[in-house]
Amino acid sequence: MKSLHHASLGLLLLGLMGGQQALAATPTCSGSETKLSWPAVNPVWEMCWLRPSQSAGPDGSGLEVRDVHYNGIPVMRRMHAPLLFAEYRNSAGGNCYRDWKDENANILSVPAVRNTLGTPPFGSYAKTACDRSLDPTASYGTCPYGLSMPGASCGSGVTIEDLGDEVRLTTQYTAGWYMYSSRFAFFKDGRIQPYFGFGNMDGTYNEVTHWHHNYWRFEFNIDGDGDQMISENGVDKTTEFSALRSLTGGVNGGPTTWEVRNATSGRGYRLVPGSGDYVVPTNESGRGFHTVDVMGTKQIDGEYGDRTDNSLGACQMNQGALVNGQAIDHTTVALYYRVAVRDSTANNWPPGCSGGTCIAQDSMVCKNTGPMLVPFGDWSDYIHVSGIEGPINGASP
Ligand SMILES: [Cu+2]
Repeated sequence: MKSLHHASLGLLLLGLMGGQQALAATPTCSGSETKLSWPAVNPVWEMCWLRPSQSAGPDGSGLEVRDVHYNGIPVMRRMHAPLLFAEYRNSAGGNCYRDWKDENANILSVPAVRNTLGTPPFGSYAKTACDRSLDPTASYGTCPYGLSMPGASCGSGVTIEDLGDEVRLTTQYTAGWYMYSSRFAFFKDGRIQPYFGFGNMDGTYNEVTHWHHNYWRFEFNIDGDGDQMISENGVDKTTEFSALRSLTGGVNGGPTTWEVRNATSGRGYRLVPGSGDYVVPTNESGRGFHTVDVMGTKQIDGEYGDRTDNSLGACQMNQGALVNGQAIDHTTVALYYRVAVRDSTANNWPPGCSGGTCIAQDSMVCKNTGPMLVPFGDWSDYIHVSGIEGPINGASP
């Protein structure tokens, strides 16, 4: 066996010196996809990205990345946000909308990071309407939101910022008066942070307490398609399921985490809810439209949500269309994860409040929230050559 290992190492070194591309897996982007390699030399993260107008699903899915690789190892086939809702308090009209996610909105950024990987000068990071909106009642319109920033201007698409230990993708899209921002941060240590901001350009419905719900969808394909497992608090799931972040819905109900791993390699990712994710429980409106935080489903080509259309008035997220008894062990999976915010109007929330017992108005303060995806297992640089596999550092004689 020793001589075989020598031969393997020789092959690996030949491959490295020859500069061949086949050592680690890398995405092949086509059509409207654009490839990102970060850093550009010896990339840690690689993927194909799309702007909202190019994203998959009925009326889009916002910021979408495909064929995500970490250290040359497949992580996800697709990561996007195909379900988005704006829900108003029943007593104030009762409207509720299933918003679209494919109408690009301009972001304030320096040209160096606009639809290409670049390093923003300190203090010139890409700004969305949500980054601007920190006042309970003020409106700031569309880009540049009344701001000026040295060297920056308004442009659409995806900004891709090299921040040293992370690469951050940001996009913004609009549905009526709402300005939604979606960000994915990919860290050098393997963590992935999706976060979502729910902004408003002109104050429409600022006087009605309302909720926004965003559902991400993660198509994991760790080490390639198939043989994925989902677990909840360490227990493997065998059939499709839905779940809450905590038993009581609040932060004190006992945290729940979910893991997706490749059953053979043991490499995986743990979804850890962000503290802000606990602020608004399911169904706070009492209207019964959004009653689960998590859905573990079988990945099905072309299925991006509970409906095949995006009918504006179809406000209920129908988990029964997604969670319907299919097996999810040792197969391809898609994990859905919901975050929501409440935009409260003075003297209106919680129900029955009066004066000082009501939440102070915060309806125009833009709220950002999202979980952290944390890797586990051995994700060190990996080499794949004609049946010989092993970590570069572990290729011992
Ligand atoms: Cu709002």
